Amino acid sequence: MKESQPSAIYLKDYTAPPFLIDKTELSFDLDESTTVVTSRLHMRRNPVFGASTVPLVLDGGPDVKLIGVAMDDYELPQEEYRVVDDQLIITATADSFVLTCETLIEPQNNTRLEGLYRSSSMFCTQCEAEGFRHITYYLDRPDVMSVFTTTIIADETRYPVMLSNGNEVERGKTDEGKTVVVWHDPFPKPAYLFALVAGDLAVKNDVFITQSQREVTLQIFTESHNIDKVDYAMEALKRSMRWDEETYGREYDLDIFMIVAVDDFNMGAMENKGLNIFNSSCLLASPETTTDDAYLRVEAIVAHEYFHNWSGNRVTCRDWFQLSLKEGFTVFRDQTFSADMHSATVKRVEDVSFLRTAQFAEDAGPMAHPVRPASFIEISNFYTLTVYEKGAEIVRMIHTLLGEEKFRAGSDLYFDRHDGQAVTCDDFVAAMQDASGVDLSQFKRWYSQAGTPKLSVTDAFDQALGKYCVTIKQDTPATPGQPTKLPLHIPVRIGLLDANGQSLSSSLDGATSEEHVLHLTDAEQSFEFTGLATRPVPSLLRGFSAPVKLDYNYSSQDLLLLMSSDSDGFNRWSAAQQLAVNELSQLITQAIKGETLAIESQLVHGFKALLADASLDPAMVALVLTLPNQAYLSEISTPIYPAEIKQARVYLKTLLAEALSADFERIYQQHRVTEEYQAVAEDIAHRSLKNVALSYWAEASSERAQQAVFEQFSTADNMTDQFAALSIAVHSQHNQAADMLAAFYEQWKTEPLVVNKWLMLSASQDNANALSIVKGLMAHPAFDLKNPNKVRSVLGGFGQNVAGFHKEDGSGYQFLADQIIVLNKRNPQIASRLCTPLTRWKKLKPELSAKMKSELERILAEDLSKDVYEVITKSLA
Ligand code: B3K
Ligand code: ZN
Repeated sequence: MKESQPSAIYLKDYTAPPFLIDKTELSFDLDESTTVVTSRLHMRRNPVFGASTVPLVLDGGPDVKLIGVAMDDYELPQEEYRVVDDQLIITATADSFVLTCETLIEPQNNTRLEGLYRSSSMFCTQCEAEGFRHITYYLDRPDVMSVFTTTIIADETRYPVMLSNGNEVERGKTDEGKTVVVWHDPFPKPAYLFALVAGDLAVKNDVFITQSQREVTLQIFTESHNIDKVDYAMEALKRSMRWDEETYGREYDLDIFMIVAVDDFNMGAMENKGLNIFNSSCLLASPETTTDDAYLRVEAIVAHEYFHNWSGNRVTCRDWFQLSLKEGFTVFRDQTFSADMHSATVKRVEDVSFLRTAQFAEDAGPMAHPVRPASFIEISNFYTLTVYEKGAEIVRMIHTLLGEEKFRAGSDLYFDRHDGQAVTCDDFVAAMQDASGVDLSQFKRWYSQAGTPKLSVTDAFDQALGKYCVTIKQDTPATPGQPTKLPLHIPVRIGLLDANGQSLSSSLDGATSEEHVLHLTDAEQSFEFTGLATRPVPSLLRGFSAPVKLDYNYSSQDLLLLMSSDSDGFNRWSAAQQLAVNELSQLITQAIKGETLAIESQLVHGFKALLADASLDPAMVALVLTLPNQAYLSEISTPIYPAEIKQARVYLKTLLAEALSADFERIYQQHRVTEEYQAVAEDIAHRSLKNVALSYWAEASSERAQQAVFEQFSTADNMTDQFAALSIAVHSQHNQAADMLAAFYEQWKTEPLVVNKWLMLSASQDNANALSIVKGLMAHPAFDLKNPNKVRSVLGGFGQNVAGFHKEDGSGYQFLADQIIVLNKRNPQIASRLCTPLTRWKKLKPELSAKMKSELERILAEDLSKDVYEVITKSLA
């Protein structure tokens, strides 16, 4: 452990920047050994401070070597500045001045992948949140917005493409024959949106005509062997641009929009102004190498980054505590976009399923934090599911409370009022409130209160009066640092069904309708519905109208009714999930007690009816047939018994497979798509149902099913079908699984993104040799510790591997801890992410819990990065 440990910073301590930077002129002399960065910062004291003499403090990084500093072209002698804890401090400054800094960096040795670094043969950047300080000294905070001009000097034979934000305004040569390119971005922006790329790249060009008839050049750059895989992303970009005009009235502002794909990237993509940089896994797509899911992800991420141009870039965050201002809103925007492009219900189910599995787990664990955190040690740790996904749910609830039209008036006001500013979540809510007249004062607690609220619902029916009364109690469990919670304003969308599944009209507070939105604002509140002849079955929380846990004592009959008849597609799925959860919970209890598993499954009847109804959307049927996964069942269990959860899932899946084997075979045959592959909703829907059916059919002891899996694997003309067959083979212990895995690698070893899928599937093989398989993968030539995608594939796959990761002797935990310790030094962001499975230790069954905890303690004894230190100390607290 280090002697002095990193400390937290607090939202309550926010003060405006003492200096502003009106103009930023940067020059990069790129070279394979040392890159020279010269900055000229046109600075002045921030007038909000009045007459002030505070020193100028600029942020830097440990690998930035300062060569010289000048103020208004006067070279400062050593005694007039100092560098302390990576900060450059200049005590005496004028009220306005030009500060020049010359610094040296070595991008080729930058393994953190923050700042300027090399990926394959190119230079690229990642500056959010605090990467810019690894390039040069700066006021690296989002409320300092500046107009950037960037000069790139490089050898054109090696780096024919040289890009930065804005428009290319000049091109020339140095005396030594190097090429000089100058870019100018007229829109003021914080340093986190700065980007630079230089490399030998191929380009695909296109054009978009905006609603005001301006022509925008669109360019996607990749290494030349990948340029045939960008057509889908380009079309997705144009759809996004059109959608933002039509839905939010937001038009693109520069004359050029560029996207670059890079292989080594810590996350998915980055919205740098006019120059988005993408992890190639989130941009490239071709039928042979990309699954349907990945196609949809490409579309969603292209849209997300594009939408940031308004929600994030034109209007940005005042400080990093406000991160959800741009991320929650932009996730909501990309979710709505995808819903409009495909099926809204399918999209909602997928998003909620993810939220309930992963965000709820975060909210119940040691890293739980409000959507607007009150403090952090390392901001990189707060790019979380809470900030992104729960943040999007908050915006969605505002949308529900205001309705479509007023919500749009609110977003218009927000963009107009704050264009060019760095603002807060409060400003966003104020715009929504001002434009709509809807009081959001209590609602704002959603931003500051962590934890997932639980709604306990009871009901009573008065036959004589035709009155149905629903009582809802809300309760949010304590989270670290927040022992007590206040009631939230929770919109609960509700419908009522009769015993035949018909939708019932009812009156609530004078309004008669088949659906109502209840405004739950108190700790306990009752709602009276009148005009009912018989006791209804409530369809609660339709569309998942709030990110809460719902507790209502549904009978299996109620759930079967909702599953087959509710007019709300989301709740049909949700009822099926609940029925499955109820049955799995019984089985898990039996497994924990060491009993023989046995159940009278109602789900069999529900599935039978579902499979017989040809009128349903196949994509929805596929989702309903998908049993709650290991992670979701773990989230709702206390304590977690990983092996027993797995045993219960396998038992129920096999039971359903055996009972409905003929139905699954029929569905498998019926939904085969024979036309040429297209990533369009209808075909995706058929493929998903066909492959879910195959996964069940393969669990039944059927020779024909085994044959079908092998055949699909060998003859598929697209990655969706080929990889589905391979995964089914691996997870159903197909007797040719090992040969198929080997053949798959041989077939695809020159396609890194496919190899990543192979690595992940191989690492998730759930058997007694799991750990040695994973060790083998890490020694395989296809593995590369420098590449975050490969690390995520192998260690992410292993984290889902029950037999391997949760091995009773603790060897799985020890192995992951070893990798974290290695990566902590090389790439702290990735190391910190890998800690997530270990943060769940308190919830595990006692024997495993103790073993996991001791690995956390072992990690803590190391010299840790801020990133890993924060996660480990909070987990052990
Ligand atoms: N804003 C970036 C995320 C940056 C993460 C930095 N550690 C991508 C996105 O959310 O659009
Ligand atoms: Zn984002």
